[in-house]
Amino acid sequence: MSGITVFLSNESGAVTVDWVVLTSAMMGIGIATYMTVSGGIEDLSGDVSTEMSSNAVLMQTNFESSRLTNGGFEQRATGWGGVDIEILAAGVYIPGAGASLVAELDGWNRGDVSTLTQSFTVDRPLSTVVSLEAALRTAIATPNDTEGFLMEVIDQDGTALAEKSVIPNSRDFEDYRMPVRFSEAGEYTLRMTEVGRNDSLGAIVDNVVIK
Ligand SMILES: [Ca+2]
Ligand SMILES: [Ca+2]
Ligand SMILES: [Ca+2]
Repeated sequence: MSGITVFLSNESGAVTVDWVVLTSAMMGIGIATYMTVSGGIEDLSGDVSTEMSSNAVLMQTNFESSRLTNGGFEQRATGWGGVDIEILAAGVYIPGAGASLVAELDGWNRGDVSTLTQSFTVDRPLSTVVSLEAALRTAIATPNDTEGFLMEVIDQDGTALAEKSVIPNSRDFEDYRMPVRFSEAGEYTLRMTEVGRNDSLGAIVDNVVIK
């Protein structure tokens, strides 16, 4: 074979050339893509960070930033409305549960459907969580599948934006969370309504927080 024939039939050079061209094209595309989207990604990650720092802490019981007044009932019924409100020390309902004041649903009166309500304002569209702690008083046997309450967030027309059944089975307080999305600023109401036998015995609730 002549030198020129060897050269023409040799493919290894062509592979190298392809490699260089392709990799440089890939790098160029990568750089162009980065320059195009990096600003948007930075904006988005900033938004996510802001949202998480304002809303992810919604998983903590922190009254400082709660939209509710007296969510722990230590000022008894201050801030709360409703029907047949009963607020006593946790230890009254569950021996050994201590002196923290809690609300019971249902309340004193058989025949009254007990409710606890509190209005709050939202100043912008918001996704958040209602959190509270609930337990079952010892006067009600376990397993329990009826005694408890319905928690709802309602708008000014009475339409529920979110609702969740709380039917505790424990003498220890357990956390309950209800996500809620407000599409616009406004005044809204948290409402808890007893469910189960209307016999003046029910679930107890404490530390209600809306971030
Ligand atoms: Ca309390
Ligand atoms: Ca009742
Ligand atoms: Ca009951």
